[in-house]
Amino acid sequence: MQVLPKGIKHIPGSLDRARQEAIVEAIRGVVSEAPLFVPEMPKTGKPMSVRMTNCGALGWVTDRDKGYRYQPQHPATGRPWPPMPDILLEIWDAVAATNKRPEACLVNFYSAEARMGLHQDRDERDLETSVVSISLGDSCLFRVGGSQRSGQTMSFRLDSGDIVVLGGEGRLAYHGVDRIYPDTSTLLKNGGRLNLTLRRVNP
Ligand SMILES: O=C(O)CCC(=O)C(=O)O
Ligand SMILES: [Mn+2]
Repeated sequence: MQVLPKGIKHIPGSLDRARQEAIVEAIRGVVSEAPLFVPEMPKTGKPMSVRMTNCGALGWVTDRDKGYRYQPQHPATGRPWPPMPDILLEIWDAVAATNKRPEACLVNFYSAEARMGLHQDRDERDLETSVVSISLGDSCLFRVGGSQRSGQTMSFRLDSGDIVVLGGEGRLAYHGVDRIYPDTSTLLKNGGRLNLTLRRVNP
């Protein structure tokens, strides 16, 4: 058993199949109102390999001209993000260890080739409240290190129904997704991995 960096909590098998299915159903509703979009890297405009959308009062977006930010509307439709489903608020209440409510749920969809480079979550004005991340569908290899990019990292597998909490000393830990393991879950009809990242944005 490897020891995770301080402040990183991995809760394997946290959500049973019925809850996973209920969340997928809720996210289908979100995506039908707020379609997945292709995020672009700031300045270069290089497309990221994941597709994204959000629910909650605020959503995380990025494009070439304005870079990483939170905003209350979908970048393509201009409409407000759909509300955060109750089932996600319940999970947050069970694991985030705070009285604050999450304001943003970033929905990341990974096809078999998608990945996410090593980064910190630091676009929030609140850098103290934990970040709660839910994995659904195909498994992935998740990488995590300390709060310096140059520090040592380690990787472990995340399966459907797992939760990761980045809190305390781990709030600013570098992390990313090295790869997806295709065909490792039957949860999503057409395969792929769904990650939901719940965050508090304002202090
Ligand atoms: O997909 C994941 O497990 C991590 C996603 C992530 O780190 C992010 O959206 O900031
Ligand atoms: Mn992140």
